[in-house]
Amino acid sequence: MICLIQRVFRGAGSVLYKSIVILTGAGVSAESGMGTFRDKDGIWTRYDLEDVATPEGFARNPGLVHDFYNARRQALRDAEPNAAHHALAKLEQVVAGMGGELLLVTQNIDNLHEKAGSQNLLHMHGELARVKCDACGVAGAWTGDLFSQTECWRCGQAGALRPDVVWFGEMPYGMDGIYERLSACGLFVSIGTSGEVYPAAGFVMEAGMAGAHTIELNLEPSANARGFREGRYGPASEVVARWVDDLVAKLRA
Ligand code: BJW
Repeated sequence: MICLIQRVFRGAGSVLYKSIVILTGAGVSAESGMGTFRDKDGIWTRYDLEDVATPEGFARNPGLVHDFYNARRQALRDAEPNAAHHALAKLEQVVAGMGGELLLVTQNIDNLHEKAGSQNLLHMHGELARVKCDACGVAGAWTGDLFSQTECWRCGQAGALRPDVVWFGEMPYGMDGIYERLSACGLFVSIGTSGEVYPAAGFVMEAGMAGAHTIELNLEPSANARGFREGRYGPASEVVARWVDDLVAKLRA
């Protein structure tokens, strides 16, 4: 019954998912040179996440945290979206043109999905090109370097600006809206994420319980691969592009 509400059947065997939720992680940007966290040459092999991705680490050594994010902001300036980002932007357009809705939820703080043209996009772990002030709460765009003594443009407080990213122990952005969309989606797809960080790792269970078809696209099976009904494995630039072509053909059939 739930599936009938979530899907609109069009002709024999063809099905249009009215509502699609796609979750992306570092793997989708790996081929754009942004690096992943938990792979054998990942970011957490060079940095201790307790030092650079927790509020406590920032309080202990803000200079180290600023250096970490300044370097990644610098890397982002030269990065370009790859075939996977482009394919997802194309899919959003196709689905919208058929009266459906696609929400792209990314754990990535890079801007490669928007650079590729995705519009209905939610950065649940924040954005590298934004900062916020711990003193007055203002948040805004920031593309240059940030230092321990940088003054807030609104309240003037030195040392209160921090990257507008979600660290361990902090609440990710947009959770109410995400859960609402997961509970109503007909298709949930997880791309390039290890399935080790919650709440994102729990999305497949939410969507599955709501009756959605669930697919994992990843270099290799993730920590929660068994929670998906279907898996396709290989580099995102190939697997995602091929999967989007297959789905678009099915939608248009
Ligand atoms: C390719 C590829 C290619 C490679 N093609 N694929 C105990 C149990 C359960 C939970 C907890 C617990 N103790 C604490 C928690 C909660 C905690 C958590 O999950 N901890 C775990 C480590 C156990 N989570 C939190 O604290 C979160 N907040 C929270 O829970 O709030 C309370 C809450 C309650 C109720 C509801 C909602 C909330 C906050 C998490 C913040 C994560 N922050 C970071 C850093 C900040 C952003 C940044 O600097 O970039 O976000 S950590 C880092 O991990 C980053 C990422 O977004 C995140 C996920 O990583 P991702 O994207 O999956 O990357 P990898 O490297 O892990 O995986 C890459 C994958 O790609 C691999 O599978 C590769 O194979 C693949 N790949 N190349 C395709 N070419």
